[in-house]
Amino acid sequence: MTAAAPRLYPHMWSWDSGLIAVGLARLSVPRAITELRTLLRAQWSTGMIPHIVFSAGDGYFPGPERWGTESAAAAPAAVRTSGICQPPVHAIAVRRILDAGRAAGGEVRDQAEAFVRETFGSWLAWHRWLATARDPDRRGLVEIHHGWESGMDNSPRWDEPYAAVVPGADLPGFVRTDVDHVGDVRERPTDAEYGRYLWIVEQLRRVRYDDDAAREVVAFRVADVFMSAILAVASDELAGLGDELGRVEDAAELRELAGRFRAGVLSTVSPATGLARDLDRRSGRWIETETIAGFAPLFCGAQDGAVVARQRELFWGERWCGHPALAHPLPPSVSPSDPGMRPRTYWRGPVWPIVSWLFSWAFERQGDDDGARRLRDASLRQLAAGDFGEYYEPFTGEPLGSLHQSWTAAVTLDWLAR
Ligand code: 2M8
Repeated sequence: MTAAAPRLYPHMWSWDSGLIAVGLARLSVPRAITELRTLLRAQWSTGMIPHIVFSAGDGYFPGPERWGTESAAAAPAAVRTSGICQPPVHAIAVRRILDAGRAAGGEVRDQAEAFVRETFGSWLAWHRWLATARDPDRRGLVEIHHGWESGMDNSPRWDEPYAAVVPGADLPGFVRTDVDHVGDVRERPTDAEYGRYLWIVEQLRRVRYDDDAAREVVAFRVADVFMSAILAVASDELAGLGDELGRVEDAAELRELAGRFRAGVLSTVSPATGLARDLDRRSGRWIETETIAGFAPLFCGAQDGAVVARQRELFWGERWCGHPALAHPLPPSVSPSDPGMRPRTYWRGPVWPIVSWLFSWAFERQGDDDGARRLRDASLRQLAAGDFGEYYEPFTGEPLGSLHQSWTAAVTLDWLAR
């Protein structure tokens, strides 16, 4: 496995490993294959791919003892994991591995083709689990049970649902390690936020991470529009692989699933702002924040030209990439025009290179080469000092959070190889 970061995250993270495999495929197809095979060894029998696969080392909190997933019937026996998931970007990497293997030819091609043949069913099970356990009403929106599942942990998207999460008096005590590995504690979530994060872990642990029971007890239930958009595009990628393997019915099922989630994404768009919204399933309220996740329809190529055209204009306009104070014309995690935007704080304002990469990948896929190139060129300028920051201050370009963050280096490799 590739650790997500040398000190802050000394284990494997699910969506990090997908993007790391995209970068590794540019260097060594066998290494990229190993990365994803390692991840799959941790897959639960339900199909869920857990958000952390623990290495033997320690130095991260909450570690495997705190998660206690050995009590879960569906958890793997041989590997220690967390008990929640993250966005399903993996099929994007599987496609890249196959393409890179074919370009290399010979034994590498054979390895890549065998990898796709042997693991297709596991990726399919992962997508099916998201489409059932996390969308039981078939609305085309993935429900998450923890902000960590979105990957955008402390985004203002989650402030309202988290306000309803009140840690019980019986929440076991905790000592954070994350704050030891960043220059300034303001770059990380607060202790109050961590109390809520850990309370949800406690709730899930008490029902042994059972999917049905979790929906009943968990204090955080939100339909995540950006994760839904990722599931839509990744299902299309997987359907394409299914075609090549002659798995006609599976490919049709995946296309149906992609269509359902694309429509789900579209159903959340605010007519007032033109941005997509998350839905708090507990309160029934739309979450009206001006974050990068609002561009979910643009990302997944939703089937409504007017919505997408309006989003494209907004994306490049002054409230986003075209904001005159930005160091580079790249999308911050929260609009620089939003008074609540916090330029140094994690998912509350900084620019995340992997998010820029996801949009450049999506633009290229949609035939918008110019949009893809603009994001790539600006990102490579942002990354040129070689720190591989986890995130960047949007107005000064300063790297923040962890340095030598693996997925940042991986997307840099991919951009350089274009
Ligand atoms: C961050 O999340 C972890 C918890 O999962 C943390 O803060 O400890 C997020 O940025 C997440 O998206 C990412 O996958 C992870 C590892 O890079 O770090």
